[in-house]
Amino acid sequence: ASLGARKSRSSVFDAPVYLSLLPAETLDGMTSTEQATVLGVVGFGDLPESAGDAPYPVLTLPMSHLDDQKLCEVWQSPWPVSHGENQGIRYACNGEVLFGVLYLRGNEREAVETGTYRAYRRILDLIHVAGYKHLVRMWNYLPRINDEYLGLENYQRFCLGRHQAFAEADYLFDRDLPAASAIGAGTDGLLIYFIAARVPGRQIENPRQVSAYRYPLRYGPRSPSFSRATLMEFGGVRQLYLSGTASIVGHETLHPEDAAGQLVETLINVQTVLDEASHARARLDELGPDCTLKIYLRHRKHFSLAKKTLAETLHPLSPVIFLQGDICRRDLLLEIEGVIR
Ligand code: 3EB
Repeated sequence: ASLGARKSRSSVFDAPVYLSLLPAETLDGMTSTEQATVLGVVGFGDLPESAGDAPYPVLTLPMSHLDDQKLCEVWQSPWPVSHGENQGIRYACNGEVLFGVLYLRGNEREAVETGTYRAYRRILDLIHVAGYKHLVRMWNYLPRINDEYLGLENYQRFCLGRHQAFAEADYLFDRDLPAASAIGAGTDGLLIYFIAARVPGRQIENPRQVSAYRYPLRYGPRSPSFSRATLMEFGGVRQLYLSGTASIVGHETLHPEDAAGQLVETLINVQTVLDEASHARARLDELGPDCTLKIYLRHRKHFSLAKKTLAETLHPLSPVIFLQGDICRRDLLLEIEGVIR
């Protein structure tokens, strides 16, 4: 099988994957030539119906946009991609990276940890067989993330299954963990999308925070298996994949009932991770269109505060997607993630 035959690069300055945030209508006007270089599309709420016929993997997340510009994520390749499907994972790859999406339907009789374990095993099998062995970034969307069943929250059960899959695959938790987000959405089942690469990135941790994989037991029987960011270096092009970042210092939530306080603390954490990656031009207010962020708010009522604060903190040309989503700890009101070039 030719899972992503290596093609010649269109430009030495291109990264093999780049993210554009575009209005969903843009997808309607795409020619088949343009579609051939799309690794995948992720929409929130509704995508145009035509997206269902697209050759590339599409994931529509049942989450509400909070602002009027309803942007979707278009993950592009500088050269045409190949497509495939394996154990329910739809994917596209281009010789350097693989982009995949997986929907694991909710099953009343299966515990969340078992479903998560199955999903992660499939993903780890695929990237191994396809030769894109290094996970860069994972996005996880769970139903009823804060609900508790027999003493364990769904998020804690998710962490159990994920941890088991990584442990069995002999992952080194201080070196091999991808950046990630885990968010509660109105799904029935587990929705995951991910990026894997032929070459490893550099795992970045946040010196203000205990690494998530070392969180103490009070947060759950198995710690969350993710890094604070992955720094990729493709040729001369650097990209920072920033994990979901929240108002946590050490391992504790700060400003539990104060959205403004959480926002400020979260932005300090984001800046700290940027500094840690010693990314060029790494000040949040100086990064322009190459800084694409996504913010999840637990409550709609905090949208205008978030919009205003981000406008004051970011460069005016940095696009932001505002979504309603549940955060994995009950006392967290918001979380910010991003891809920064
Ligand atoms: C935190 O720092 C906040 O379990 O994959 C953020 C990003 C969080 C990813 C995950 C969890 C995850 O612990 C929560």
